[in-house]
Amino acid sequence: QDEYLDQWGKALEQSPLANQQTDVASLQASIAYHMNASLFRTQHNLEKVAVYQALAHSMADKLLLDWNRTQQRYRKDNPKRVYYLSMEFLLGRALDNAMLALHMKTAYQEAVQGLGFRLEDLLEQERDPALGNGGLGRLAACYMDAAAALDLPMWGYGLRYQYGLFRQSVQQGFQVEAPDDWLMRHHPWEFPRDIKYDVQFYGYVATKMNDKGESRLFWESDHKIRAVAYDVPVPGKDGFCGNIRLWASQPPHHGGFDLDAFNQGNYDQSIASLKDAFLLTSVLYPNDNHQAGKELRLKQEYFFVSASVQDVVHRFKRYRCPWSEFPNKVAFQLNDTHPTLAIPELQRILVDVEGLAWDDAWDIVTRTFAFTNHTVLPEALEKWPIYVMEKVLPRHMQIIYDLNLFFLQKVEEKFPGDRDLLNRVSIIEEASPQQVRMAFLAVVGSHSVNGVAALHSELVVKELFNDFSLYYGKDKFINITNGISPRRWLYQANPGLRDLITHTLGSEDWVADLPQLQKLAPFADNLEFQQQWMAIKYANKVRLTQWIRDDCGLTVDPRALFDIQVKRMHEYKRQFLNILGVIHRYRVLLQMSPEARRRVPPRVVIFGGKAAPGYAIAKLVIKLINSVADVVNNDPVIDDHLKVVYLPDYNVSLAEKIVPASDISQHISTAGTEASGTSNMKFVINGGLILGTVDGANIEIRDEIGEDNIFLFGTLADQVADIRHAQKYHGVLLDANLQSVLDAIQAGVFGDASIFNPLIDTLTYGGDFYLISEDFDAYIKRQNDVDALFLQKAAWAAKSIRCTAGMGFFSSDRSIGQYASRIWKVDKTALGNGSTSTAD
Ligand code: GPW
Repeated sequence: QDEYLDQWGKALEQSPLANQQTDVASLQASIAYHMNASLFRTQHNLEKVAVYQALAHSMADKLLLDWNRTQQRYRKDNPKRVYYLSMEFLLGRALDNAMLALHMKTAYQEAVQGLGFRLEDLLEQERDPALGNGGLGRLAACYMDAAAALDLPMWGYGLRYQYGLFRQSVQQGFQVEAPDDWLMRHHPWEFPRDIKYDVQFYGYVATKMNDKGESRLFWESDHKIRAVAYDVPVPGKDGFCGNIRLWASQPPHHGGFDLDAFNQGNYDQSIASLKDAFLLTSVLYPNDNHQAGKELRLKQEYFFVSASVQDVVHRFKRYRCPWSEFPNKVAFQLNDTHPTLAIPELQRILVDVEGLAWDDAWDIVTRTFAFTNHTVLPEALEKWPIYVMEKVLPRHMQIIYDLNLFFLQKVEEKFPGDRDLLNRVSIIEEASPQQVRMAFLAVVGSHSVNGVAALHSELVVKELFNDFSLYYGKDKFINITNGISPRRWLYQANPGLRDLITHTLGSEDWVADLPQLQKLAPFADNLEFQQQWMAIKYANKVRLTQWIRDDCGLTVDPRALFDIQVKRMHEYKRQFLNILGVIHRYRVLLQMSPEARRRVPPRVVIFGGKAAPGYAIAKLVIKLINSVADVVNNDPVIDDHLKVVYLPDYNVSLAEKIVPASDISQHISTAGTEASGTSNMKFVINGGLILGTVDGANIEIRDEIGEDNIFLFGTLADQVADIRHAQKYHGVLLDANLQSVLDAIQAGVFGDASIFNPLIDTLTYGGDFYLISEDFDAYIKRQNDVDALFLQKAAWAAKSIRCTAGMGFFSSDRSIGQYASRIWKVDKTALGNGSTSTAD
C-alpha cells in the first residue's frame, strides 16, 4: 500500500477538490456542479433552500480538504490530544461561519448574486442545529471554535440527536412545543463515517479465565446497540479544521431486522431492536440546570461515553505505546457531570479488557480526566439511584463501589475517626433510595476540577466540594473563567461594528488577540467616533425591529431604549423580577402627566427563552409576560412609551440578531446561582450595557470594564443565606411597590388572575427563595439610573465604547489557552498553523 501513497497524493493534487479557484466564476461553477451532482436538481427547478444546499456543499468541499490535512497531520505527529466530552454542542448555523473563517464570504456573495440570489436570504435557509439547551452547550461550541482557531489538537465528542431542542411557539400566551426535526432536510455539514462500536446495557457480571489462567470479572449482555460516527468539521483559520464526532445509535446487526420473527408473523417483534436503537439517540433532554433522572437519559450518557472512550483507546493503541503513556497522549475534559461514566468505563476497559492491575489502571484514569463544574444548584446535581445503575450497568456499579471503598479508606487514613466526614464525601449517598453522586465520582476520578467564573469557583471550593478540597488540597480546584468566540459573536454577528473596529485599529489582528480592543478606549469621548459607533447600534436595532415585525406582528420604534433579557426560562434567572418591574413601570407611567411621561425615555422590553416542558412555574412566567404585553402594547395612554415583546423560539441564530441590538441587557440571577453566564459577555462586547446582579461573570466584567460602565445592584452572594434564614423564620415582608404590582395582577389587570396564583405563591407562601422582594427596590432604582443615562447621549456612547474596549479578557481563546496550559498540558502542535503541511 505504502508504495502507492505518492500516486494517491498526485491524484488528489489533480482533482477538482485541490484545484478549486476562489474567483466568482469558479464558485458559480462549483455551486452549479453541486446543484446537479449532489442534489440531483437542475437550474429549471430552483428554490432558495436548494441553492443554499448547493452553496453549502461548495463551501464544505473547501473545509473537507482542510479537515483531511489537519487530521492527517495529527495522525502522523501523534501529539497529546484533548477530548472535550459534552452531551451538548449548540453549534448554530455553519455556512456563514465557514465562509468568514475561510475569507470567502465576499466572493460567494458576488457569486450567488450573479446567479440571481441574495446571500442573506440563502443563509436564512439553514436549519439551526440545536443539539444543546443553553449556556453549557453553547460554551462547548465556542470552545471548539477557539481550539480550531488556535490549532489545538482537540476533538469534541457528543451525541447526534435525531431531534434537537424543541421548537417553541406561543399560543394564547402559552409556550407550545414541537419536535425539532432538523434532519428532515438534507444537512450538508455532517459526514457519516464507517466507524462503529457496540455498546452494551443490562446483562450480568461473570468470572472468566484469561490467557494467563487468571480469573477476571467480565460483563456480558445480549443487549447491544451500535454507535456510528458522524463528523462535523469546525473551521479554524489558515487551513486548519477541527472536528466534533457525534454518535448516532443503530441496531447492532442485520439492520435490526429479525427475519425469523417476521416469518412467523410477529411483525412488532421483527423490528423491536430497531426501535430500541432508534429511540436511544432520538431526542435531546430539554432540561437546563435540572436533572430529570430518566433511565433513557442514563443510557444516552453511557452510550456516548462508551463509544467515545472505545474510539480514543482504539486510536491510542494504533501507536503501540505502553499504557503508562496514556495520560501523556490523552486528556479528557468532562463538560459537567453528564459524561462522568467515562471514568468507570475507562477503568473497566483497562482492568477487565486490557488486563491492567487495578491501581495501575486507576493511576492512568485519574491522570487523564479533568472535570468542569457548571452549577451549584442542588436540583442540577446528577444523582442516579443505585437500583437503576445496577440494572443498566452492573459492572460499572461494582467498580463505583470499589472506587468508593478505596477512596473512603484513604480519607479515613488522613482524618481518622471522622464518620460524619466519610458520610459527607461518600460517592454513594446513604439515602432512600441510595444514590450515586456523580459530581463526587467526577472529583475523585479527575486530577483537576474547575469552576467557570471566579465567584463560582470560590463557591465550588467553599461549599460544593469543601470536604474534598480539605482532603486533596487546594491545587486540584481551580478557576477558568468562561469565554465566548469573538468570531461568531462580534465578527460574524455584528459586521458594522467589526468594520469600524478594524478600520480604527488598522487591521483585523484584534480578532485573534482580543485584548487589542483596549485600543478603542482613547476614542470613547471622541464625538465623531461616538456618532459612528451609535449609528451602527441604531442600524442593528432597525434590523431587529424588522424581525420583531415579521415574527410578532408588532411595530416598535428603534429609537427607544432596547432592554433585552434572552436566556433559558428559570426561576433563578429571575425573568419574573424583570416582568414585575415592567408592570411597576407601566403603573408609574400611567400615573404620570403627559409631560412627565415624555421625559422618560421610551423602552422596548424584549424577552426570549425556552422553558423546560415540565417546568410549570417557568412556563407561567412566559404566560405572564405575554399577558402583560397584550395590555401594555394596546394601551393608548402608554403608546410608544413602553412596549413588551416576547420573541418565540430563541436560538443561536436569533441570538446573533438580538445581541448586537441591545442598549441594556439583563443578567439578574439571585447572587450565587448563575455559575458564569456567557450572554452577558456577548452583549457587552457588542457595546451593550448591562444591568445585573453581583453574580457569575458579571463581577469579572465589572472588574475589566470598570464599575462606571455597568449597572450592578442587589444582594451579595454571601448575604443570601442569612436573608433566606430570616425569611423562613419571620416570613417575607413584601416590598410595598412589589405588593401593588401583585395587587394589580390579582385584580385581573392582565386577564384571568387565578392562573397566576402559583407564580405569586412562590413569593408569599413559597418564601421567595430567589429573593425577588428583597432585591425589588434596588432593581427599580437601578432601572431609573438606566433611564437617566440614556438621555445623555454622549455619556451613554462613551460607556458603550468602553464596554467593548474592556472585553479582551473574555475571548474563548484565552479560556482555551488556560485549559491547555493549566490542565491539559498541551501546546499548539509542532507544525504551527498547519497551512502548508501535506498528507504524507
Ligand atoms: F447544570 N449551564 C447550562 F451545570 O447551561 F449542568 N446548563 C446546565 O445544565 C448546567 C449549566 C449544569 C450553564 C450555567 O447555568 C451558566 O451559568 C454557565 O455560564 C454555562 O453553563 C457555561 O459554563
